[in-house]
Amino acid sequence: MVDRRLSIMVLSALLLGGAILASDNLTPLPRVHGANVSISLVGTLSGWNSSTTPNPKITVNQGDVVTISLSSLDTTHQFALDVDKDGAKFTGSCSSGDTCSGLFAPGAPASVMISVNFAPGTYTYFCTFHSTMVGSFVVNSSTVGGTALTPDIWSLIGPYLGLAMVLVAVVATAAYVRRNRRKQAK
Ligand SMILES: [Cu+2]
Repeated sequence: MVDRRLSIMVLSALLLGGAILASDNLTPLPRVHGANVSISLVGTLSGWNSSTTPNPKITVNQGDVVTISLSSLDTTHQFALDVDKDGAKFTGSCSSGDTCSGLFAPGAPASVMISVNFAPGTYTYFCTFHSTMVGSFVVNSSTVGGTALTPDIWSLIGPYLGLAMVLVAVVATAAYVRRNRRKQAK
């Protein structure tokens, strides 16, 4: 009688464990998705895109991959984004902590790809040579459908619970078999 009860327990534990393992609860939470954004900037001594102050404001979302195509109408320029917010430095070179393009000039365009994996906020983009060429680069925080994701506790512990149940079932079966053997030996 006890043996039958034990075997039913073992079997149901196995079935439950198997069901939990087999169920599709290992699906990860959806990733924050970014977009591929293409921007064109034309360098001129009066400002980006021939603008005077203020220069064009660039707005992107966190997680975006931004490709900026750079061309020049007059002289050599270099695009820089002040990622570390230590201020625009018009030294003609890319300071460490910033993301920069190569130099570009009339007939010799360039492009720079920026993975926006830094904190939301307002940054400064500029030309490393010319203090007239400076504007705002705004990073908005990304949202997924405007609602916060609630973690599913079962999807987190389910696989471990299933594995534990299978282990318990295996141990119980082994003990059961051993006891039966001992009984037969007597
Ligand atoms: Cu410039």
